[in-house]
Amino acid sequence: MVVWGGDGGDGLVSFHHEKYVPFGGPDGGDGGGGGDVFIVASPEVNDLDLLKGGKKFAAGDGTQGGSWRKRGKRGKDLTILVPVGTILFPKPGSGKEVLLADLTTAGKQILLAKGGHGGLGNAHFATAVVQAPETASKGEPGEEQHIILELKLPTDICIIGYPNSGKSTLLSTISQARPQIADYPFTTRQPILGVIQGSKRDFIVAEMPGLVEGAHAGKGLGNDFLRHVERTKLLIYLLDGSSSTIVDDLKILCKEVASYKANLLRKPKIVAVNKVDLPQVQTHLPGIRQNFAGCKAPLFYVSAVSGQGVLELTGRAMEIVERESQGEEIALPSHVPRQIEGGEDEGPLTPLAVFHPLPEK
Ligand SMILES: Nc1nc2c(ncn2[C@@H]2O[C@H](COP(=O)(O)OP(=O)(O)OP(=O)(O)O)[C@@H](O)[C@H]2O)c(=O)[nH]1
Ligand SMILES: [Mg+2]
Repeated sequence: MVVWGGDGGDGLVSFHHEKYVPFGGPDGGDGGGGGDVFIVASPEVNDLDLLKGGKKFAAGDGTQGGSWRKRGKRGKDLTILVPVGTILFPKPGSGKEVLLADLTTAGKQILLAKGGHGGLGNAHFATAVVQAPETASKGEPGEEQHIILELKLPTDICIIGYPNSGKSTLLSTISQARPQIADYPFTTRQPILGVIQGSKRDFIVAEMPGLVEGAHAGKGLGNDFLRHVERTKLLIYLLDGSSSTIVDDLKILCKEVASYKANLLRKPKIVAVNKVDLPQVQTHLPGIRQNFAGCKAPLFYVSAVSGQGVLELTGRAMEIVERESQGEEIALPSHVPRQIEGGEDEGPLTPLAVFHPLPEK
């Protein structure tokens, strides 16, 4: 997206003409200032679709000064509304690298491009020597900004999992959100937000679209939506208990998350095995439990449909988010190797390191 502040209007060269006032002197007014471009985080806006594709926006230009030292009209400001959670970066190659703004709270406003100052009318240029100046200055051009907008949802909890694992069902059980639920894959195509009402505060929870093997290479819905996970405080890896490859499902999910950004594996996490109400899942439960015996993340067996285990899951999730919000480190069991806790001396992560004990040295 490119935005321009409005150009300042030019100053005017004019001389005062009035009956009975000979040599009225210079009276050219200043140009009006250009309008500014603001960007505002609005809860009314959900996506950046309208701003996609290198769109260009400019605030209004100031008008030229008038005679009688009349200042030109100021250009109209332009306010662009973006969803809460939008991040602004300068376009690569524009010479700036830093984050321009992080619009995390509703109503936060940033001045993105300033309008140019209006030029000075010739009234300013009169001196004792030059009493009839023919000079006025031009208005300044408005500021130009080339920016990239990215939306990273400010979530507390993100539910990720294979398609059909029950993410929407879980979201609808734990929050007021009513996402579409269906027994075909990729029903959910955009992150869906819900709110869990805690006793002290609300928690924003999001369902991410289904992840599949090869998502990093564009399979399924790809993995672009994982950028929303970057800010979340807790990830819930939701597994379909009726899957015959449940352990591999978790491995693949981890691999895909790591392919997006290895650091995401260090986020606090919970593994939840869903659909335990199904008889075939009940039958295989002892085997599943055994398979996950080494899992170091908190593990829950739930049914998003019947609600079994869901209260315990959300209770633990809120507790973890609450602690994360206070900046406290979550105490990991002492036998979990140091390198998975994060920190300066951490080594590279393997996708499953955070869920399974690493081989002893
Ligand atoms: N028996 C049972 N079925 C479930 C449970 N949770 C979800 N389902 C069913 O599984 C199917 C998929 O559920 P969704 O909630 O749409 O799954 P999803 O993970 O959101 O799927 P996508 O949005 O396509 O990625 C639906 O038919 C649900 O009714 C559960 O706990 N028990
Ligand atoms: Mg869904």
